[in-house]
Amino acid sequence: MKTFLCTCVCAAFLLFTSGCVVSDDPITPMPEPDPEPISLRTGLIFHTPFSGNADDIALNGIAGTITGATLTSDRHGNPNEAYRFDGVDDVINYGNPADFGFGGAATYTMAAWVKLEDRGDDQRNTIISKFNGGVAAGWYLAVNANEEIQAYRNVAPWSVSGGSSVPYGEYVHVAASFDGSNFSVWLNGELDGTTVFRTHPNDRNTDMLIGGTFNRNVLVPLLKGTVDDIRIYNRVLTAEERTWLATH
Ligand SMILES: [Ca+2]
Repeated sequence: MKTFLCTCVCAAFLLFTSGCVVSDDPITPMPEPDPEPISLRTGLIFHTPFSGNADDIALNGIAGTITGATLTSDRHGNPNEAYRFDGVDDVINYGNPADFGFGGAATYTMAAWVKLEDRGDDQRNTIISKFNGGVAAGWYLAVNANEEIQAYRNVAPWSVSGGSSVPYGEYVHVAASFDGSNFSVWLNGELDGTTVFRTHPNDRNTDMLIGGTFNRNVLVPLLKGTVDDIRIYNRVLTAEERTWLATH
């Protein structure tokens, strides 16, 4: 009986201590979230996260008028979180809000995620524009026929291009900024080209389009591929802000 009692006591002690050991295991910490820096809301005047619709969620809240563009998966694989343009007749029109003329030496930044498809021709893919060729050509952000990022302003020397080739079939982050004298483009957060510019005429008339431009008042859809998270700021971003956008 003594032996039995001793065994029971020892077993209970072992159970207790092993229980203590288990309960002392450190709880695996959850990964730290990496939220968008609050500063990226400053000066954000246009933003289309394309979460099931084409609405701008920045200060103007513009509902885009969709022609043909279809919802598809974003760079994280989430369905219905980006828009695909067929390169034939797809475009989204945001009308002519007053904030986007960018006349004089106004500073601005345009940024977007894009996944281009090879259309088999030598045409520019226009991501976002306020441009009516021959009438009131304001600005655009595009990938040109040489597959370089190209940002246009309606004043000589007309555009700045990146030195890198933008690949087809994969999401890349493209951005352009005018800082009042230098017009620069970035690919995946890395500076890809910069050119000195004079001031910019204010385009107060042309509709802002994703996926195309106008040419002498005729709509020219010029984008084959998928775009997401288009942002326009009325300022130049910091290097940290550009890196955050290009890595999330
Ligand atoms: Ca999205």
